[in-house]
Amino acid sequence: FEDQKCATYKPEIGPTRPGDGLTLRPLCVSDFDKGYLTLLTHLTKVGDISREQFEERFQAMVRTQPNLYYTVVIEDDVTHQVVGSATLVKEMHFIRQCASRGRIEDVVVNSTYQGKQLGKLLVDVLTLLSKKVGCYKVSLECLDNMVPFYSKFGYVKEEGQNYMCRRY
Ligand code: 16G
Repeated sequence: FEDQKCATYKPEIGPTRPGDGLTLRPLCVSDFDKGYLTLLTHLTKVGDISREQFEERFQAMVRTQPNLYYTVVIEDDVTHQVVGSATLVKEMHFIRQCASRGRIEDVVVNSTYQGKQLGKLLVDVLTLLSKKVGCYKVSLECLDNMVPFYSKFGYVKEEGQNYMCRRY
């Protein structure tokens, strides 16, 4: 994380050492059995997703478009449960000489594991990855109370820019 604006970790953690008994890795299809969907319910509604639906969506995201969706998870090596996750989506555009932009989505950490700086780790890893895979910018949407958290990573509300949404 040397040359990037990143939060300071105490004690020192990083992608290869996320903390004692924890592993950071890409999402696997077997994470269906490791509580991945339950973890997402800590963030928002998930619904009733069958194994078949999960596998179909996983294939569509990871296999058919291998360089557009990057979901990382943190697994507890003892319980074999997924305790944290976040996704980087690389969007392709024509603007800015056929540029790509990144979006960080679905950042979630099991509340039992809070205080281990796993949220910071997930956001740092995906922010650095967005640059590495060639995004000209990376953005995220969050609740008001999370703005101070994401500000630590250099995310700012850009002047004159508004996030607008239409729900169905
Ligand atoms: C949060 C997430 C966003 C997700 C949304 C789901 C981050 C940084 N933001 O805002 O990615 O899409 O929650 O909420 O993780 P919704 O189900 O109400 O749309």
